[in-house]
Amino acid sequence: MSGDIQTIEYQGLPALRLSTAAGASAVLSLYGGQLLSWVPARGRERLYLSERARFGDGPIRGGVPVCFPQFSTQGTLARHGFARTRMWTVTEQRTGDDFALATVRLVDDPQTRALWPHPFILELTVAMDGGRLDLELEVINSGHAPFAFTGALHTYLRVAELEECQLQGLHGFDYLDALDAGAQARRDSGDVLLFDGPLDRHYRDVERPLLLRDNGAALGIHAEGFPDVVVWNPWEDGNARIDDMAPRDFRRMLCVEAAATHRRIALEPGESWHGRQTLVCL
Ligand code: TA6
Repeated sequence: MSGDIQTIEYQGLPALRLSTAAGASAVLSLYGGQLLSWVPARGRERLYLSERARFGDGPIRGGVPVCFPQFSTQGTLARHGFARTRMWTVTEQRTGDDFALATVRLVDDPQTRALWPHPFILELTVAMDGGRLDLELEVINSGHAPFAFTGALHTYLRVAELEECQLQGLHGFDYLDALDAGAQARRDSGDVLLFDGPLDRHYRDVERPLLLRDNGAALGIHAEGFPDVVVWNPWEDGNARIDDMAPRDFRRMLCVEAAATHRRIALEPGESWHGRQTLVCL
C-alpha cells in the first residue's frame, strides 16, 4: 500500500490531505501555503490550530504560517509579510511506500508587487513519513534586481501542558528578547527552557537540533538554512489580547520557529535560497 494525497476543502479553503501507508496524515491549506495539521503514525495531533481560527480572512491562527518577505514588524509590510494571506498553487504531489510529498508555490503578482516591488517564486515542500515531517521553503529571485528578505516557518506546536514542557538545545546561544524592546542580546544560560510566563525570544545562529519534552512525548526539531530560532508563547495576558485564540489556549501551544530574522537574506537575480524545518517523533 502506498501513501495518498487528496484534494479537499478544509474550513471552506482548498487544501491537500496527505497520508502515508503507516497512518501519518497532514492537511496543507492553499490559502497561505499553510500546514494546518500533522498527525504522525500512531500519534496525536502535533500542531496547534485555534478553534477560533478564521479561515481565508487574514492570517490563520495555528499550524505553520509562512512568514515572507518580512518577519514580524521588521519592515514596512503587515506583520509577518503577505505570503500567509495569499492563495498558493500546487506544483507537485508524490507518494511512495512510506512517504507523501507535496509542493505548493506562490509567485509575485500585481498585488504583491504593489506591496513589495520584487518578482519572486516561493515554494513550500511538505514531506512526511511515519514519524517525521520536513518543511522546506525555497525562495527564488526571478527578477532583474537584487532583493533581501526575512522570514520564518512560524510553527505552532500543540503541547499537552505548557508548564510541563522543556525545550533543550538553546543553551549558550544569544537571543534578543522581543518583549524587552531595545535591550541588548542576552546569552541563554539555562540547561533547558521552561515556560512560566510570556516569552518571545529570537535566538541567533542556532547550530544545534532542539528537543521538546512534553508530558512524556519527545519531539526533535531541526533546522537547516534558517539561522535563527524564535520561541513564542503569549501566556495568559497576551492570549487574552488575541481574539482568535480561546482563553487559556496558551497552555496548549508553543511556537518554535525556524527563522531568518537577525540578518536579511540577500538574493541576486536568478539566485535561490532554501531553509528547512524537520520535526521528528522520538
Ligand atoms: O513569532 C513571534 C511573533 O512575532 C510574536 O511577536 C507574536 O505576536 C506572533 O508572532 C504572532 O503574530 P500574529 O501576527 O500571527 O498575531
